[in-house]
Amino acid sequence: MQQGFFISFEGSEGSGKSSQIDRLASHLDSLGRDIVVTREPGGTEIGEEIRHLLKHSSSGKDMCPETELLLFAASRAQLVRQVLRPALEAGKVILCDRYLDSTTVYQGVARKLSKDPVNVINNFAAGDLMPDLTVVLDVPAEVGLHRIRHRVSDLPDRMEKENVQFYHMVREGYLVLAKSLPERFLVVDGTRDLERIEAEIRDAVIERLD
Ligand code: Z5A
Repeated sequence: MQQGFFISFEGSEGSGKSSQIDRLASHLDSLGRDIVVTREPGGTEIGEEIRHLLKHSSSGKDMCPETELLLFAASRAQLVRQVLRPALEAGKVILCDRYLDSTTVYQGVARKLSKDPVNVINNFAAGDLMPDLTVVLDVPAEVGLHRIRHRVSDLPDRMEKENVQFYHMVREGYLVLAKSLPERFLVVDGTRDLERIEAEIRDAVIERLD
């Protein structure tokens, strides 16, 4: 029986997911909640290897969209069974940086893979485990790209080399998806300052946890 609470964070590159997860995690921690912070792709040893292949390995340079879809799903299948389900059964609050909606939007909408196989593979990997709440940080593609391209720490990875049109489709994909599932999604304006966004997410999460 599921006892914990599962929150996924979605949005395009540079939308501020990691920054807001850090802030929410600190707040929930200060309230004494037992939390698990994780990410996709990754979050397990197998998943982190898959992440490397998807993002940084030179072996990934000719990857076709179908392979990409299956690798994201493989990472998710492992995360669900090794980390997410046990954490929920132990009553923890999960903060996950991306989950299956990323596949729906990036591989389905932006890479234009057919909807039906994407849904079937998503559901197979997730084993019916859906987030209780999905926070979408909504920023225009140009804002997100500007933020990540001014990050001094790293070079663009394979996925970050797409053109701006790709990220327009990603943004639109999230907005359409969120509109179709309003009870699960919270769309937050990610262009505001960090503190205002943090407060909106925190209030929504606390309301649901209570
Ligand atoms: N992907 C996929 O295609 N299919 C899937 O199923 C899954 C994933 C699961 C994962 O990349 C890639 O995999 C991603 C989708 C794809 N690819 N692309 N392209 P990742 O995990 O490495 O990166 P990301 O998820 O795209 O996140 P990110 O680029 O690291 O950004 P972020 O976490 O959303 O933002 P941030 O790190 O919090 O902030 C970025 C910068 O902006 C940073 O300097 C902040 O200080 C700054 N920032 C954040 N918020 C603000 C505000 N409010 N104002 C001003 N500046 C801000």
